[in-house]
Amino acid sequence: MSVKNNKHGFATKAIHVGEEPDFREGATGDVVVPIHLSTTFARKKVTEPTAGYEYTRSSNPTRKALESKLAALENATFGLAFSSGLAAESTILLSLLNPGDHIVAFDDLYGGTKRLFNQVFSKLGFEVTYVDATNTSLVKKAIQPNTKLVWIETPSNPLLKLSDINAISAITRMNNLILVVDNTFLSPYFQKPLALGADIVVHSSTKYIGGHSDVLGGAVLLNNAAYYERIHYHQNAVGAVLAPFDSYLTLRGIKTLAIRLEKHQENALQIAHYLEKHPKVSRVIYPGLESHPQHALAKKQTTGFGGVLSFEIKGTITDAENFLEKLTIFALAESLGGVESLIELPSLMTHSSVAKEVREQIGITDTLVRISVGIEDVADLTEDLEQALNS
Ligand code: P1T
Repeated sequence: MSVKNNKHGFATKAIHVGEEPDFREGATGDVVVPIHLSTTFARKKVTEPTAGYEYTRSSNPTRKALESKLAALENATFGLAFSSGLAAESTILLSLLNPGDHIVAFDDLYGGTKRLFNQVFSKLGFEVTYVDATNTSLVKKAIQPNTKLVWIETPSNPLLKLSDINAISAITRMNNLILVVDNTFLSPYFQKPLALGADIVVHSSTKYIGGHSDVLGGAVLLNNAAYYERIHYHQNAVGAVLAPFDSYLTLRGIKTLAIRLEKHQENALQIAHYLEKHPKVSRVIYPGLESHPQHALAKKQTTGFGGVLSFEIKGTITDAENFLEKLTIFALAESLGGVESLIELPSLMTHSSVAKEVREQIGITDTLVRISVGIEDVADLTEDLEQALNS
């Protein structure tokens, strides 16, 4: 059996890459890659590691299977798996930047990413300027002589704003900057930033890639060999690697990524239409709606709109809290991308670490609600929203 990047489709690669049965003498032909729990690998000769494996922090067969599957799905040459999305992000920055370097970042990012930039890397002497990257010219304007990297999330968390990867990559190329795109919200099934000009893709694989809210993880995918060497070196040197069992859970989750995302999207679009008509809702933000200001860009740059939407509830923050606490199927919880529907209030939950003035400036109001639409029966989901909105 041999599944090839350039010949086979996404779902075929998601199921087979990295998990080709081993028919060598003494092997058992497993169709699922074994969980190699061993932290260390014995060798017969002092200078010859067995099959290249020495110690699990530097390399592990189960993690390697996942890394090759992730790379295949992004059509990337190289893949690296980390213990969380933030571990992946930290390792990128530690590998490629030096104190004194400047980052231009989208002003709408996951709160934890902003906290990492503002509270951890700023102490190490890294400088960050936040801009509204929906406007490509603002990205260009923010470039300074010490700028090294541009960091965007598209769609962004939690406002589902899009940035034009191709247009921004033209600017980063011209200025010799590294373009990092956080592709967590769409996964490689709906968006391939490397093909649009990004240098590095990062994921919180905790979300759609894992898909079942039972495993944390992060991933870095890229084609540039020099950047890969540095990040790979730091993956081992820093040590925030994905564990073998977690690698297995992530491999298992990926096999259904294509069908899960189709269903997430189908349900999200129906819920977005339902909410748009509800008298207690003032605004619905979902790139799949024609009312989304960047719907045309979404259609151009992605092959789908994903399963996350945000909306504003009319009334006060207390009304929003009451609504959230009345739901019975939606879990009131942070995170996204699992099969179960999750709902949260960014101002008090995922983005509470972002200062209130900054939240207000970019549009994260007190009554903004974010939904990660799961793959349950959509009628049950809308019924649950209806009873909570009307109560
Ligand atoms: O949680 P972790 O695996 O470390 O990933 C961080 C991260 C990175 N990028 C994006 C776009 C994310 O959404 C996240 C994590 N986000 C949540 C936990 C959340 O509820 O938004």
